[in-house]
Amino acid sequence: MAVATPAGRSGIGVVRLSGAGAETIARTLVARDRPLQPRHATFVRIAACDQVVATFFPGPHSYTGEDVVEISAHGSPVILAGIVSAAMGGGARLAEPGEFTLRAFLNGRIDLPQAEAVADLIDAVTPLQARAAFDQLEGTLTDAIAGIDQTLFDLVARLEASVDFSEEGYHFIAPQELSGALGQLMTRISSLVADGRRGRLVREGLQLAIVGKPNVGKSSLFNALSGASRAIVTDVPGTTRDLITEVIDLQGLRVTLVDTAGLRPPADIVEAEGVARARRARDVADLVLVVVDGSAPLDAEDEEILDETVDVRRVVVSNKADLGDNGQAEFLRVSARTGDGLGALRAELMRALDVEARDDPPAITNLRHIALLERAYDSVSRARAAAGADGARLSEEFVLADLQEARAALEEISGRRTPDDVLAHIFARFCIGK
Ligand SMILES: Nc1nc2c(ncn2[C@@H]2O[C@H](COP(=O)(O)OP(=O)(O)OP(=O)(O)O)[C@@H](O)[C@H]2O)c(=O)[nH]1
Ligand SMILES: [Mg+2]
Repeated sequence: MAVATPAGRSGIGVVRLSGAGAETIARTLVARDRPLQPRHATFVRIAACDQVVATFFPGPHSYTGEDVVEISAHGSPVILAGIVSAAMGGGARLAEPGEFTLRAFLNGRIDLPQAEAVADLIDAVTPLQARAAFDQLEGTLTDAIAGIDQTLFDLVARLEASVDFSEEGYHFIAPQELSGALGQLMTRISSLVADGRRGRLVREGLQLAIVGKPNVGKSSLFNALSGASRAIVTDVPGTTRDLITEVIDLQGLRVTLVDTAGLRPPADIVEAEGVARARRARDVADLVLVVVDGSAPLDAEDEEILDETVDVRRVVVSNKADLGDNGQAEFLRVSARTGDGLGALRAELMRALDVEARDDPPAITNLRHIALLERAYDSVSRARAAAGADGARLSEEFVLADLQEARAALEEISGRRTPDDVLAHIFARFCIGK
């Protein structure tokens, strides 16, 4: 049992009970003799606490596959805590993070990619992230993998038969057919993996650090890109002293913008710490936006920052383009003040990240899945090399071993053969109540 809605005050708060005793415990809470009718929202009173709506979802047609009761109360932490402690008095225990979804997985309601999709859906910041997670929850990846596994299974069965009957000289699959089928499998797997880089960027998001010397307009650009005036902007050089972050949606990508202190020899220890943090943010960022003042000539400080970032993925902008042009033609000209050039800047950021701005959700977004699919690909490709070799019987056994490995990798994706520590790691990411 757990509170399934976020901590804090809200219109409604939901307590979810799952397991064989869920309905009985719920009934004692609401002092009701008659059973709760399945899938009916029932208006009931919880003694001296609240009026609630209780809904009973009998297993196996519930979120977890077990009996589930959801109690929707007024969203006050006091009331929800009262319901939780009353339920504990009735014999319920608090759920672990992700335990409801773990049970759904263990009860075969969903497979592992679908469970992972639930967490991704909850974490989604951009609509594209949400759609990619939703597709995965709907089973698109599950189906694609099942399709590949079905082909593998079929090949394995025929090869095994060939090995069993090899004395008699039977072959249930001709060498050419085998190597053709393996080639097709490789194409299917690699086209799935191909979308993986964009998919990972969509799912995981990335960090974009804005750096430059003081007063060039980093915070102004940060505010303009995030559409909020989060960072303080003044004409005093050294205004920003700490890292400020804001998550934005950059053409479907979840981008954490990081505004940093201007890089210069620091005047005091606070600024020194700010500059150190700015350097660290720059070093870990996926992309660096270097800002120079486009209305003044580059000086030694600008040159130093440009030198320091020459080897990283970066975009350089000349800000304050509205104040005049100092002829830095190689840099993109923008104005945080007027908004000129911001559209081009967004496009340039996408180009620097080397991801296509596309609306369709990527089929595969999760590094775990990508890595396992790559493993499956390697196994199939080894199988194909073995199938190409002469010496029928021996090569069939090699091919079989490789195909079994490929199947094992796919089963690890789906969760049928996933090590316990990996499972624990996956479900630890969830919030309590999901
Ligand atoms: N005209 C004009 N002024 C700008 C533009 N962008 C920023 N400014 C001004 O430049 C000054 C410095 O802007 P900030 O955004 O605080 O600069 P910063 O790089 O964050 O400065 P530090 O935090 O001190 O490193 C402010 O007075 C801004 O109003 C611009 O595009 N055009
Ligand atoms: Mg600033």
